[in-house]
Amino acid sequence: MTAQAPFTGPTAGILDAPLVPAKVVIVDDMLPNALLAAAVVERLDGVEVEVFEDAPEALARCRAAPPDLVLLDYVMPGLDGIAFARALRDGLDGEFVPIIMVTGESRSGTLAEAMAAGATDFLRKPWDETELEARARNMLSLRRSYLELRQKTQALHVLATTDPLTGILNRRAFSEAATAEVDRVRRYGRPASLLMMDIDFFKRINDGWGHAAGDAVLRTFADHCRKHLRDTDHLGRLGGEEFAVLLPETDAAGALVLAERLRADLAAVRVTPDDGPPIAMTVSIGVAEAGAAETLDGVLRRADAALYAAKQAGRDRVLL
Ligand code: GH3
Ligand code: MG
Ligand code: MG
Ligand code: MG
Repeated sequence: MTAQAPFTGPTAGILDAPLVPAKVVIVDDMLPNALLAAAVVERLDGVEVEVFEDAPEALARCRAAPPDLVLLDYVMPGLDGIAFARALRDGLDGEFVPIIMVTGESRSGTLAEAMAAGATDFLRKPWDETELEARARNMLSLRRSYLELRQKTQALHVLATTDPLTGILNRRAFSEAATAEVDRVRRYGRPASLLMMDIDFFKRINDGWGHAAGDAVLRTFADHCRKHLRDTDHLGRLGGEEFAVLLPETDAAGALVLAERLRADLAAVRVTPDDGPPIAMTVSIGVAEAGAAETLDGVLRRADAALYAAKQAGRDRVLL
């Protein structure tokens, strides 16, 4: 029996994503100004600087891949600092990217205007190296805190919606996704169907080969289903050895074809523990198409009744 892999899966990529080097974009229509600032910012640990004298080009770069800090000239031909800050903020969909507005402009109200446009900090020309370095360091640390918090939030979301054994949706997340699809049926008259699946005599697998082998069978079952489904289908583990699939844009006839293919192909799958003979499994599947005015509960009930009938009729079969 291969040891069960530790559940690092879905959150690993999120929490391991590197936060260094920090990318700093410096925009100034006078290239020597930008290069002077770059020399200072580059002294900070783990920082990579990109310099732009063309503001629209810099904006496109920042929107395509948000940097960790923008040092932004206030007076530029074509696209000035205020318009740049506003356009960047609007294009980031809520992502926090600090902007230090750099300007020789001493008019009162300039600072307030820059801040309102989305600047996070402000530096007056001619700037002092120590002050630029300190402000850049502060803003990068703010951005880092933001990224760390965002990673943790994403990881928590994955943990809250994923079944730890199989990596598919847990019961709550499945219900949420399936509810949204059933709502679409009601609102737009599009079809959707539900499969309710339960592994046959699963207790015998546990009793005969042990709980770890049972777990391996559950994982294989989920992998098998995932392979047969589209990215837009929702696959969830409702509990124990009971699974469900919500199929958007699929009527009962289509759902029956898919369920039958799943059932037949699964019967040919073998789970091979290291220290025992291959384990086979079968599954019973109940199918229901969502009615025009039905709630998720209603569809689940009908699919469940069909599943029960499939069990009664001898298992290893699909019923509508
Ligand atoms: P039927 O064909 O009527 O569905 O019979 P069955 O044996 O599959 O159904 P039953 O509901 O009696 O047994 C389900 C078993 O699944 C009992 C429970 O111990 C086991 N089980 C539930 N969750 C897990 C799990 O996470 N891992 C393992 N290995 N077993 C589990
Ligand atoms: Mg300028
Ligand atoms: Mg069962
Ligand atoms: Mg069961």
